[in-house]
Amino acid sequence: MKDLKNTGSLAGAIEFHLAHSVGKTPDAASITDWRLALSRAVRDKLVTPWFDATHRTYAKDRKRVYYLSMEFLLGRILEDAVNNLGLEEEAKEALAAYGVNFAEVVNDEPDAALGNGGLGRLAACFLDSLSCLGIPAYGYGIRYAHGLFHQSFEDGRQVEMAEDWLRHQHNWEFERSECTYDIGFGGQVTETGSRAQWTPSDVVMAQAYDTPVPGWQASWTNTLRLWSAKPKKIFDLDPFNRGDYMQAAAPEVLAETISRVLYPDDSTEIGKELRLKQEFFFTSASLQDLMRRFLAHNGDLRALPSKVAIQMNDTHPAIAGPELIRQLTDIHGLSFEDAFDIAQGTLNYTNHTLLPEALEAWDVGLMTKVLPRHMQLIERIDDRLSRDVKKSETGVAPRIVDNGSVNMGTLAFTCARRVNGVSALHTDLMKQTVFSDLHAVYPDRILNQTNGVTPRRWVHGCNPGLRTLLNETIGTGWVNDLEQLEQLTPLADDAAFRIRFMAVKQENKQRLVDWVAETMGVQISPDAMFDIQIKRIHEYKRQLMNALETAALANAIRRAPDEDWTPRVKFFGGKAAPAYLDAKNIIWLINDIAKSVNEDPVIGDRLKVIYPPNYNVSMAEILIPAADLSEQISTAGKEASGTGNMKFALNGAVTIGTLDGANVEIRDHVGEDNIYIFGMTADQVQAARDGYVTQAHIDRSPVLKEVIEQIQTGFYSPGEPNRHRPVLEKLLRDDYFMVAADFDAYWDAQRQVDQGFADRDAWARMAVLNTARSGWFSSDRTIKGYARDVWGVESLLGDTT
Ligand code: 26Q
Repeated sequence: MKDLKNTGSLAGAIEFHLAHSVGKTPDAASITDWRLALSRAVRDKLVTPWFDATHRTYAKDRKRVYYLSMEFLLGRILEDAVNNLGLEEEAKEALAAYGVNFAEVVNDEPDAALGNGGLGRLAACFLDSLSCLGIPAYGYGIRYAHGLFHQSFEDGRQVEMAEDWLRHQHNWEFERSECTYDIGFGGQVTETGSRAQWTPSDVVMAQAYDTPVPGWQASWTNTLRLWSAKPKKIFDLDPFNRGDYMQAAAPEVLAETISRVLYPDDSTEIGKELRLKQEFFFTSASLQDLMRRFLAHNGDLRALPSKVAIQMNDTHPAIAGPELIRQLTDIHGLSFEDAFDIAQGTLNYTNHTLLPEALEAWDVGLMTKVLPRHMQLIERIDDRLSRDVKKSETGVAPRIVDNGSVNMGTLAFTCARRVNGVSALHTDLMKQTVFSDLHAVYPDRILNQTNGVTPRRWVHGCNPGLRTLLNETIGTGWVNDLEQLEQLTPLADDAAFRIRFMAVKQENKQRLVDWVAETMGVQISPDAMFDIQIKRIHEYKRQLMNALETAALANAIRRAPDEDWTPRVKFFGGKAAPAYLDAKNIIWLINDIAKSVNEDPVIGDRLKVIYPPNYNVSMAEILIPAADLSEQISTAGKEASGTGNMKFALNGAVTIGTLDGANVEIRDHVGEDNIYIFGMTADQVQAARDGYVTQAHIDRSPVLKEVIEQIQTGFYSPGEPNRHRPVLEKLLRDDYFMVAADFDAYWDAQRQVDQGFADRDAWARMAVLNTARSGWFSSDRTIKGYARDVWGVESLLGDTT
């Protein structure tokens, strides 16, 4: 193949693109102009490896992976690509020649925030690992015009604003105006012969936008294909000719609404029609696209499972079951039974939550209205499930259609070859609770794939100091073989190494101190312990318990300021779903506690509380490398896995946490002496449910009691004692997530942490061992597991035949 590699200097390419793509001269160029020019120059270098990967996949006719996800929380793309291509020094020099600062240029890029949190960020880490491992794969999702909302605080309360990442072109994607598919909604189903024919009442177009996803050193590059909704016809000509221009433009407005905005709820928002349309929109487009690709080289649809593995990231694309069956029957003429078997051999489903309120269910009436043909097929899939239940003689019969709604978890499970949980504990709980009936019918279907995170972004990219130390100490192989970090284990006992390791931590803390001063105008000490809880605000994640402990610690300090306190800075970061009022109230309380604590001269530098607004991927990249203590304190059994927990451990933070999600496996890896575990286990939480009395736990804990009384009497909301009543009332009424029951154990663990941190040498040892033993939490390991146990695919790297 012709070599399209832009082998000239990067400097030349930047200048070229500044002139020809951006249309500026160097003296007139803004930081954004330089960023756009650099992005183009870097993107050029991806094109050849990208074409190579595609050609090799075609030539070998290899099985491909299709990862269907409503969310891809990519964050910034440019710096990551520069790092992957090894162009960092060259880019720095090229820009410096014009007096332009590289860091400023890459930090000018807005985050691609096409996701809410863990699930979306996991999808982004998986794309990275799929490319690094040379596995032919496509990510499929939605090109939202507006990603996750921007958060600010007004008088301590969350205020949301629309996010607008596409205001400046971002220069990473390739628009494919020729690649479109029709997506229908509503209408009628008729029978012609034995075939059903669906005639939708509304049709919109899905148009593809492709972003290349380079692996390490671009030895392999996959594609993220995002769908944007476009109108089939721009104008309705009848109203246009009547002069009713607004009405004439209605189809355009309607269509573009579909990919307008990401739903900001990270647990199911009940029954919104537009959400269902979004789900079907991107799922149908993706399946049409992969079927076209398959049929270009294969005549026999029965071969689909041998060439295609589809992963459904949670139930959001679960309509893929009925939709694939619809395409196979109504379009390609297969029988329902054959179509079901083919679909089931192709589809797989990952579950990310057991919280009942987060399990998707659609009203049968709504499903029938929006997707009438799919509703018919769902009934047939349900019949098929019933037959399997009878055959298996397990008694209890799970139903897909139940009580007037379509249970998407049951649908996804029934249509999938493999169903996986995201940590060992979560997978066990899936088998025991939500999916126990289905597990009895299909005992071989559920398996575990513990989550992981990409070391390229979450160590190499965000922690340059640690990167250098690792390269000097164990070589550079760890970047795509993270378990090599194990070689650091003996160095935990090497005083000189510990000093170097903690010097890196100190630099990262200083970087955070400067950032806090600059962005929030607050001075904090880099010598304090940096204690960080960053994640979506959710009752089950128990930011409230952390806030209450903060207030209790402030009380203790005020009472005896001259005691030997371990100075702490507590960081909070995270957004609440706009409609989740209880979570928004928790934010308000945290900000009120922060204000009171930070202004108290008696407390001084012994305790500070920092809650920077608008937590996102880029902020995580500053916070995580600077952490001493990682807060992973969810009610046991509720956090499916967590992935922030892994990022912290890899960057040498020590965890304080419950035995929940992947924390269990982190403990197993780092060793119980190098983690602070407290509180009830998942079993104990279950057992404590019956007869739980919040007040009894509060009465037992004078420390907690004092804080609750302070909040009740307006200590943190002077002049407005009722401000935080809703939070307290809910706590006192049911405390579903057992904050009160775990509070004392948490408090005691925190005091152990104080002592632990005071012994700096012993702490450094723990920190080193956390990094050394967390290599298993690379998403490369996770993806190898999926490739082997779920998809049956192999790497094409190094396969040059
Ligand atoms: C569903 C329907 C309607 C609107 C929104 C949603 C929706 C959107 C996002 C439901 C759930 C989510 C996101 C869930 C999520 O992020 N779960 C997290 O997934 C991580 C990756 O597996 C785990 O580590 C976390 O434990 C889990 O909470």
